[in-house]
Formats: sequence, structure tokens, C-alpha cells
Amino acid sequence: DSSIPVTETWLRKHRLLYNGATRHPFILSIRDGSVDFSSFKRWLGQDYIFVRSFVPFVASTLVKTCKESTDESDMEVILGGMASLNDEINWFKKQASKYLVSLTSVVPQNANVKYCRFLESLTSPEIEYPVAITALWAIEAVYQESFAHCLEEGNRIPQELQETCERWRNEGFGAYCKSLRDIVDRCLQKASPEVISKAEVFFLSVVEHEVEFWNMSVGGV
Ligand code: HMH
Repeated sequence: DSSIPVTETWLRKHRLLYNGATRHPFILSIRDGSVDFSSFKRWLGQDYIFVRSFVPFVASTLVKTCKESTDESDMEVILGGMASLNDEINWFKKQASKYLVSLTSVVPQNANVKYCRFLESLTSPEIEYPVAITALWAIEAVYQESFAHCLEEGNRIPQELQETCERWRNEGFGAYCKSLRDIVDRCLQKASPEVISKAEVFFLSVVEHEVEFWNMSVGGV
């Protein structure tokens, strides 16, 4: 049915995999308060590295938006996302000093290295604008839904992690994710079947990388 937005069809079709990312044991452990503090600190250091690699990807998507979008408000959406990444980097630095994580000596772990390489591959001009914006939406949406789930009713989240969850659960970030999703749906409505399939493949890759990223944070492997 062409009246169902593409993102909706993907989320229905890939619900189990998607929930694997947004309801990961690491997220559930934050939600129920059983989170291991060394895992949280590992996540913090690794995510700082991730966010630094995320910036050039978002910048490359911004360039594609400026060149290819037919709706001028799209550029403002991505620009707003870039601006909040600036805050995010400062937030990571503040948290790191609070929890005594030395950001300069964090060694990127395998899952992170792979995810950052994937981000770098997405900056290529060969990645079509609808595909890039799909990946951007998926990356942000997984974090938004994961941390929103942490704060849902019945949580026993430790006080000191409340602020972390708020960072991705707050209304502004939710609205940003919704805007990205609307852009994806609008772009893909007009896209060729090849581009739509490619976007779906990249959506799935993002979700898989997110699961691996949480796995790495929990540790063990
Ligand atoms: C691994 N995915 C990862 N880190 C993040 N900070 C986001 C998504 C969203 O900003």
C-alpha cells in the first residue's frame, strides 16, 4: 500500500531486529538500575569517539541536502542537528571528567572501528541523498527510542544516569528525529526502487551496527 510511509513498512518488517537495538540488555540494565558502572564508562568513552566520526558524516549529509533537497526546510533540520552535536561533544567532555574517563586515552574497540568506517563510507558522493538521510535518521532514532525506553514508567534508573537518558529522550531531540523521518519518507516516495532497496539495506546495517555497539559497551567480548 503506497499510503504507508516507507519507514513504517521497514519498522513493521524488521521489528525484531529493531527492538534488538532499542531494547538491548545494556539499555534494559540502565532502565532497571542494574547497569554495571564500568560498562557505562566504557560506553561513554567509545561513544565520544563515535560522535567525533559522526560529525563529518552529518556534514556530508548536510552538503547533499543543500544540493539535492527540494524542500528548503530540510537544510535547517540537518543544520540544527549539527549544532546540537557541538553541544554533545562538550557534554561528553563534561561527563568524562565527572566519571574520570580519560578521553584522550580511549582505544576504539572493534565494533566502534567498524561503525566509524561505515560512517566514513557513507560520506562518499556515490551515496545518494535519500540513502544518507535514511542512515542519519536510523542512527538518531535508535538512540532516541533506546533512551526514551529507559525513562518509561516503572524504571529504576540511577539518579546520575537520568541526565544521560534525557539527552536523547528530550522533546527537542524527539522532534529532530521525527523531522528526519519525515524527510526520509518524502524522499523515498519519489525514489527509484533501486534507491529504496539500497536505503533499506543501509537502514538494516545501521541497526546491526547499533546492536554491536551496545554489545561492546556491555563488554565480555
Ligand atoms: C553509537 N549511535 C551511537 N552513538 C550516538 N551518539 C548516536 C547513535 C546518536 O547520536
